[in-house]
Amino acid sequence: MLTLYHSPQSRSSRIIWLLEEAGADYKIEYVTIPRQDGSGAPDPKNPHPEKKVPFLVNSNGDAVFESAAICLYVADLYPQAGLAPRPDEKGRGEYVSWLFYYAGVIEPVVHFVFFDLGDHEGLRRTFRGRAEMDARILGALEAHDYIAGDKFTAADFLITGLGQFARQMLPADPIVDAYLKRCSERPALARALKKDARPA
Ligand SMILES: N[C@@H](CCC(=O)N[C@@H](CS)C(=O)NCC(=O)O)C(=O)O
Repeated sequence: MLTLYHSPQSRSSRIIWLLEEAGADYKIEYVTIPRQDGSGAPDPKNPHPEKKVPFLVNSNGDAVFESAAICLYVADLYPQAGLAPRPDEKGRGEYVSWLFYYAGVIEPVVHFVFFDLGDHEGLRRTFRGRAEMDARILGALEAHDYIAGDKFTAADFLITGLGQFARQMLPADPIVDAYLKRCSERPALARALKKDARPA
């Protein structure tokens, strides 16, 4: 049994979608977080070391933080859901690369752009910039229907989740619009959205 520490309309929303797609045995613990508008507060019952979400706890005692790590963990825990190529399967390299590219490059770059810091030479050397990131994403989606290949994988929760949160954080291109539509039509997402808000 998995427990997801979740706050509505946050990075943990896409993890509910992941758990639904995986067919996981899970429950949701709704917690509060500080919001950018000044509302909300860290929740004492959230076991995340910094009181962030998502945070996933397995009843065997394992705990996982960071969205990309949670995607990797859950997809591997439920291989029958087909959300990840097996370690020995062709396509695994592309898949894990996109999980880590999301966490290691896409998240920083969109935030540097958002906060208008993207022109610093050191940042550009390390992460490149928005143009390079857009070219990588667009190149992948021109080549195949999903970010890591012809099949929907756990890497798609991260990319799609970003576009659902703020469409302008992904390349402005009809290919990306079609990709977001394709992913958003999955029945598991509709189920997840019904669980996003804390039940009354
Ligand atoms: N890199 C982390 C970021 C987690 C994160 O920043 N989550 C936000 C919600 S979208 C949060 O918990 N904010 C509350 C806070 O920073 O205290 C991940 O991808 O899981």
